[in-house]
Amino acid sequence: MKILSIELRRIALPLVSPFRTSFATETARDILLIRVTTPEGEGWGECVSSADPLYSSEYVDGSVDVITRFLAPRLFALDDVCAEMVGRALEPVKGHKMAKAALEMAVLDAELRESGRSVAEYLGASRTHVVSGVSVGIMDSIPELLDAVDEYLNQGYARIKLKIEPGWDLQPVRAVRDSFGDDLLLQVDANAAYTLGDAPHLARLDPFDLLLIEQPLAHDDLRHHAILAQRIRTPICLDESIESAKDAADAIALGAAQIINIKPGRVGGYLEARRIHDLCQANGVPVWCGGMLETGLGRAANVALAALPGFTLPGDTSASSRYYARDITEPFVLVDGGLAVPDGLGLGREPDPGVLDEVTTWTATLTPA
Ligand code: OSB
Ligand code: MG
Repeated sequence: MKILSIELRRIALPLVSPFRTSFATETARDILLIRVTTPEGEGWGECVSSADPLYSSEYVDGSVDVITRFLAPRLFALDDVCAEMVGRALEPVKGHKMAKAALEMAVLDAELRESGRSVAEYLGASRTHVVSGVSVGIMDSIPELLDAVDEYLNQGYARIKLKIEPGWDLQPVRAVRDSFGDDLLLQVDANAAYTLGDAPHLARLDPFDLLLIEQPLAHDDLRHHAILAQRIRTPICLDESIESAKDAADAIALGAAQIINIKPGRVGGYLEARRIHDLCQANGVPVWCGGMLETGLGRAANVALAALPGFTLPGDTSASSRYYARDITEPFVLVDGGLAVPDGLGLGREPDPGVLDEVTTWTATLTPA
């Protein structure tokens, strides 16, 4: 497959409600989409970098720049491209996993459409439906939080994840446990807001029987996560710390992670995501599929990934309506507490051209030199 062009398109999508984490409050998303064209057709990718480099060092302007100047030329230089080759071709460029993942995703979509396969089949999905949780942001008050959780549970979500930070941790967890009972699948995500000195405080979450605590400490601090794991009973799950299968292997070997959140964008793509799944499965480490507030495009591939056998915990694979009033693809709808795995060609979803036009803020088309 030869790549004829790489189209970059930025879209602006308002979120249905502000999403507050320990590092930012997001009210709208600025999303970079990729469209590759080949002699046989096209493929779509979604870049999960955010407008500001607060979750990780990547940000949308940076993704546009690195793709334009360094990554696209490396793909154009290949005569014959398939998704398996993208990672190696882009390897000399350090970092920028989200930008690389978006390109690999677009190539994969094009390749699968051409060969008549779905991404679920390609990745090795073993289910046609995945169980979904929902990530609930930090709120201004406990009553507001309880209302939000109640509404999500009424919709059928199978698991609740509460965003926490110092000052918003024990109280919200206690309130949700008290209101919704011991059977509720409940977990928390700190987005690196604590230090090892907070271990005694975090141990006070132990009695609430959380499924896990996600990324309590800094992204580059596996050693302290391993020590923290000895001081609290809640299993530690890593998100920001894991950017590759090697990182996952290190974290498991060090005892820094009992569970891993796999986000394809963060680890450089769906192929590396599958390698992390395989590694964790071989080591008996449960994994689940994280999210980055994706549109229907990224969601389609995430749901396919979440259908692999080692994804034994509910993912942040929520319905389109949890994020956007109008998605850019056919929306994902919550059914039986989860989402149906797309079985169409490629990603099994494509942008609606009319919607896409309305939300587009900028485009550029890259072609071989
Ligand atoms: O830490 O998992 C996270 C969203 C943006 C950036 C980081 C995170 C999140 C979420 C939401 O928790 C997951 C989702 O529903 O897409
Ligand atoms: Mg997280």
